[in-house]
Amino acid sequence: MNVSRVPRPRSHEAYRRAQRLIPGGVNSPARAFGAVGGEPPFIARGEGPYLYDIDDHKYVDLIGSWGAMILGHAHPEVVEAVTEAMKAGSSFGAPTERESEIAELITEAVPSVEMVRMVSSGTEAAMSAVRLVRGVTGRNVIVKFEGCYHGHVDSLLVAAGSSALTHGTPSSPGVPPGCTQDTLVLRYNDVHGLEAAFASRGREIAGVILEPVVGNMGLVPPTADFLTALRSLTTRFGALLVFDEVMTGFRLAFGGAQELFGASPDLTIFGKIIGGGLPVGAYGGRADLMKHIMPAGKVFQAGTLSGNPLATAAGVATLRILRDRPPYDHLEHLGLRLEDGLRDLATAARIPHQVSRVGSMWTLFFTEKPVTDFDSARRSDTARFARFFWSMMDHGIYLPCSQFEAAFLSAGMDESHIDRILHAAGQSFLSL
Ligand code: KE4
Repeated sequence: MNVSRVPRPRSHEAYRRAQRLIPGGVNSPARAFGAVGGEPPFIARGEGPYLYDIDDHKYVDLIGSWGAMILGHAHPEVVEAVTEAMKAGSSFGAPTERESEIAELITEAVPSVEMVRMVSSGTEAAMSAVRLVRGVTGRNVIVKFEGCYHGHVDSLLVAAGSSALTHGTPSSPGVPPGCTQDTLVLRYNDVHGLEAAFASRGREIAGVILEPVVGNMGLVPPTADFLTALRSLTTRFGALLVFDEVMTGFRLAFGGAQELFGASPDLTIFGKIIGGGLPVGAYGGRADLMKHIMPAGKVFQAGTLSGNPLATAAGVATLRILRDRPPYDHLEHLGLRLEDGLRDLATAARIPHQVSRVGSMWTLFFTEKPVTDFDSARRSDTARFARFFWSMMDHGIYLPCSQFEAAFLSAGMDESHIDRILHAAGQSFLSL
């Protein structure tokens, strides 16, 4: 399939080299172009809202490291913070004060998080939160929702979104039935389904985990009734409510999706933005729950590089900027301009579409019906998305390489970037 009109010879060679020693040539399937065909450009550098590939092509970056780079690439204050931290040593295996600094920033930003533990990825945060809810309640059943992705922890890699969905393997080989027999998978935004699950197994449910705004089936916001039912049912049956804010945390508001919706989960997991692009994750919540985590309590969790000096330096610098110079109104303004523009252009081109957006997270679905859950997301015309993706790429706009991912705006963008995206989309719609 001839997917691109733009030659990328150096990336082609780099991909061949990578495929010799790295499975699929990538260190994460989300970066492979399985869903759109062709080969991924290899990136030389990022700067502000731009990516530059090794064939000297420049792109407006709408991936932002899958949401982490809300400030854009190589922000000078983040670069400075990490450079200084590196000069002092990259890891000690002993506590540092900056771990308290980032804990203070997170707990001040998110009132429901009274204590927090740093880890090194969102997956690790999700895995630890699941162990905690089971350890605290003495129950085994975990409820998740089709299309939500919480990293590649065995018990949650069922009907997962993101690249698990993109590559058509919502449930992975290598996950023994024993790991998922206690995982109950429900439909997102389905209040009746949730009520029925609690009616039949409520006293077995340790916790419910969800993306409070889903990015991993493409962008799907929750209904107010769904959020209300989640909180009331978990409380009534003694289960714990876990918000996976790895993507939405510090993205949709400084206090994340829970600030936007006035929600108060028992536990929250974080990643991406809190590490400013370095490997990071965190889980936190009610102090009475977190005090069960070793060594304060008996629920085991550990990590050599948890809270390491470089990730905390990048994270503290990033969170301070977001706290002191919040970009959220600016990002909402840009997001609304983009949403209205895309809708107008797709309508004029008579292309069935849905534009789904919350703040600076958005997805253009190629389907005529509203997308409210996994089934409606999967009705999208993924072949048309692939053609759109490559046309946008050739116009210098780098979208996430799957219909089932959210795209991200970054704070360094202005209206001129939105207009560039809209111009490219308008041209692309003509050839879909
Ligand atoms: P990591 O283990 O990749 O740091 O975080 C897992 C995770 C957990 N929860 C949510 C809501 C997430 O979006 C993620 C990771 N997101 C994907 C993109 N959809 C990361 C991209 C990748 O896997 O390479």
